[in-house]
Amino acid sequence: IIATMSLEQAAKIVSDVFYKYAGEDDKKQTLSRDELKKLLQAHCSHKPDSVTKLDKLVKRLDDNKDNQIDIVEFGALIGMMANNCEAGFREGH
Ligand SMILES: [Ca+2]
Repeated sequence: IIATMSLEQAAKIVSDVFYKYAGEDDKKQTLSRDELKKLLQAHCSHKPDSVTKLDKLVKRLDDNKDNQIDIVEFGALIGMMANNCEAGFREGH
């Protein structure tokens, strides 16, 4: 799959997943904490295993402090996953 997939296609998949979950409540351009949780449960093998870790993850990603994760902020999560998903969720990182 890597041999034939462009980075644009990979980014499109990320974007499709993001907007699928972001569109669940009335704020359709951003992920709420609950939407992020659902997304991770469905699409991430190293999901935060506690409420505290999820809160920390949201806090870490939420650059503009509006308690919503937009597509740019979500990009940081993808970067964390590319770097090492599990480490991104670990305490103290
Ligand atoms: Ca935000």
